[in-house]
Amino acid sequence: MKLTLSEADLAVHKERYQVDGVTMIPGALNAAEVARAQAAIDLLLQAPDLPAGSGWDYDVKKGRFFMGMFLWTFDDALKAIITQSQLPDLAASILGSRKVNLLFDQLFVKEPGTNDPTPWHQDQPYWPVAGEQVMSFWIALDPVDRASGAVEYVKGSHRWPQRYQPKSFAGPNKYALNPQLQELPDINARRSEFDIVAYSMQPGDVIAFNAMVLHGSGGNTTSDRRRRGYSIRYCGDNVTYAPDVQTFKLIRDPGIAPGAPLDSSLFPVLRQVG
Ligand SMILES: O=C(O)CCC(=O)C(=O)O
Repeated sequence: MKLTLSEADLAVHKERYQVDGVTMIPGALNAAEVARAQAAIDLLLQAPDLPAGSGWDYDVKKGRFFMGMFLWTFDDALKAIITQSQLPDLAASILGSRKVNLLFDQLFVKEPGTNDPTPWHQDQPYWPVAGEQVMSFWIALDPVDRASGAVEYVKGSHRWPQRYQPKSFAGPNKYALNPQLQELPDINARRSEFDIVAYSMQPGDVIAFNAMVLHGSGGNTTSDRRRRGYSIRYCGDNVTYAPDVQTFKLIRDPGIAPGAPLDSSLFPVLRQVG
């Protein structure tokens, strides 16, 4: 699909992605795609049962913090956005990759009054993949600002040598300890030491970010604004399957060997040039 960005804008985003590990692309999804995603997600939020491991509510005191994963495997509207919007082509361009695999999609809904943060973390230590060409698009499906839980990023942290130990976002921790990984410093206690960015966004605006950049979000402190964020993770040529003790359990076995390229029905190839 032809990208809607000008060559000049694309060059700016690629440069920011390289240097900062994060860049916000306004209007990367069009109004029809946004409406389709909003409708699909609202149906999922009302579904009494989702396939095992694909969605759950965190135990929060107020509001609702819902997380969904691999939703595309049973939701055709979301699958169409993942495969047919400009996002896979944008990923190929940002990653400088001839091939793009889908890794998975992930939904983060914080309904009004959900004060629970998403703790600071790097994504890649949670995921069973190795390689540098691993990225996400975080799609705003509501107007988002810091008060409603905009995601914050530590610019440039994707270039830090440290890899941090995954922990559950809320409730009891379910991640095994990997002694090769480090304990995350208290970013909030030392905020002035870091270059932290967050974006005010409109529905259809998209944040492109590297899977190694530190990020997290506050709660949705508003009483009347929803905060539906939908992330799609894409990988490029050099990414291989690399399950480890601390990586999360997939909804099913992808049927590929550790060290192999991702190409499989769980991580489909969406674009391939040449
Ligand atoms: O939406 C959030 O609060 C967190 C998003 C996130 O961590 C991600 O997309 O990787």
